Parts: sequence; C-alpha cells; structure tokens
Amino acid sequence: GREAGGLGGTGLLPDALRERARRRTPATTATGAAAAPKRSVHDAGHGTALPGRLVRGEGQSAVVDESANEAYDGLGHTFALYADVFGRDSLDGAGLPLVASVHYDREFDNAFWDGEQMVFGDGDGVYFNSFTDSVDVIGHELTHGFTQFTAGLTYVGQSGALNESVSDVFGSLVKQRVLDQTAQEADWLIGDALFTDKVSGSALRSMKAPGTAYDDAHLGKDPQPATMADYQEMPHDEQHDNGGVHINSGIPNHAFYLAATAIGGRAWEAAGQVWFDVLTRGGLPKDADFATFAGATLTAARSRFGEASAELDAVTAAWRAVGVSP
Ligand code: ASN
Ligand code: ZN
Repeated sequence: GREAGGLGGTGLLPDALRERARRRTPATTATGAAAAPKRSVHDAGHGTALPGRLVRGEGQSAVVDESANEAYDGLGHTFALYADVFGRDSLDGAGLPLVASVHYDREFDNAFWDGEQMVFGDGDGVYFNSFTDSVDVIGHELTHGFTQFTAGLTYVGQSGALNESVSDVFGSLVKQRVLDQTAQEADWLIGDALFTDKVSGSALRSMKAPGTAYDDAHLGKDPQPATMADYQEMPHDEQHDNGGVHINSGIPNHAFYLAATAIGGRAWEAAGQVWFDVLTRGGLPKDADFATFAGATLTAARSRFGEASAELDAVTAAWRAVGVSP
C-alpha cells in the first residue's frame, strides 16, 4: 500500500510505531508501481551554459566519462534513500526528474543546486578533485532541492545554516547507506574524496568533530563550530557566506551526529526519520532558527517514537550538548 508519510492517528504504541517506521513501504507512483528515478546527466563542456549536452539518460549504460557515471550513480543512490527509506518519490514527492551537469566551467572548485538541477565542477586538479567523487556531496546538492520543495529554509543566517546542515545530514545518510554503515561505523565526513594529497585535511566538513576537517596552508583551518559557544555571528551578505551558512551548520550537524550515535543502528532509521519528518510535516517557518528547529525535532521524535522513548531522550540530549535550548 501507499504511505504518504504521516502516522495517520493510528494510536499505535511507540514500539509498534518504531517497527512501522522501519518497515515503511517504499514510494510508489500514482499507478502503484515502485517509484523509479528519471535521471539525465549532461556535459557542460567546461562552459557555464546549462544543462549542456546529454551524455547519459535513465537506464542507459555507463559511458567513458567517469564524472558522468559518478553523477548518474550518485543521483540513483540519493533517489533510493528518499524513496526506499522515506517513501518519497523524488525531491518534490511527485517524481521530479533529476538533472545533473558535469564539467561545469574550468577549474571550478564547487558543486551547487541552481534551483532546478545539480551542477558539478571538475575541481582545479591541484587542491580539488572532481566534485562528483564524493557521493555525500551529490546527496548534499540534491537535498537542497528537497529542502526547497519542503520547509524552504531561507538561505541566510540560522535558517541558512539549517538549510546547509539538512543537506549534510541527508548527504551523509546517502553515503552511510551505500556503505551499509551503522552510525558508529560511519566517518561522518562530507566530501572525503575531494581533496588532493596537496591538502592537509580529510574532507570539507566533519559532523563528528566540526572544526577539525582540515588545517591547510592554502585553505586555512576548518572554521566550523561544534557548539553555540563558538557560534560565528557574521554579516548576512554574500561576501560573508550569507551569515556563515557553511560555518554555523557545524552546530546542527553535530547535534544530528550526537542523536544518531546515541540511538545507535543505522542513522537513517530513527534520527533520519525524525529530521525528515521535521522537513516534510509542515509548520516549520522558513526563517526557523536553531531553537525552533530543535523544538520541531523534539515534537517529531515524540510523535514518531513516544514520550518515554530512547529516541526522544537522544535528540533532547543532543541539542543540549551543542548549547541549543528548544
Ligand atoms: N557547494 C555549496 C553548497 O551546496 C555551493 C553553495 O554554496 N551554493 O552549499
Ligand atoms: Zn549546500
């Protein structure tokens, strides 16, 4: 049967709810068929016109271009997390085709979601490899689409840092699921394949230990705080990362890590469900700050797992540990 995502007022006990969450029916289409991705990967040919030339469509076999194959596979793994675990048919819940462009611009050290599609640079080849090399980065960019279609968190200040954090959370879950890792086994790094060996560092960010992902002569030191004690108040303009959205995201990232590891098991099964519920159930303001978001995770954990649940305790303790009071 089809299950849209709510609990539907079943009155089931927490343990039964937990079982139900674990056995959630994968997403299906209107006709009842299992949801399937509709991927297309394009080659921007080192230019900036999008999407560029189609190089691999849905169901087509691998091509010579390794970046195109990495993007294709990463789109598939991300689609699978949303469909198989959360019962959602693509980013918009309605089968949105997933479009990616690789080889964007020259020596482009980034990847981004442009509001409609994913875009990946090849990296400069000196410090950065191709941005398709890390599946969590692919999941990160696609999740910007998911957030856009759901809570619509405004990309500035604390709501912007939450938007960034949600992308890291689901990006990391894509990677952990591909590797079939428990929360304890996962490295909680974002973009661990992106740096060349010229960079002194392991990844773009660490959810386990924000602020420790790199310390490098060229890139500087990872600026992320792990708790509110080190929160970076910055001007809300583009020169300052929209108020430090990629910096202060370390705080909600670390809260998710703490909650998921305290609960144990696969992070997408409980902590991931709670965060997914917060984004999709409605009621979260677009300009939510950390405290409002934290409160929403407590409400979601309570309604999915119950007042006396280990899950609610773990989420509560996680926000307390990073200094956010719901
Ligand atoms: N890779 C960055 C991100 O997705 C690009 C950006 O800041 N828009 O957050
Ligand atoms: Zn992002």
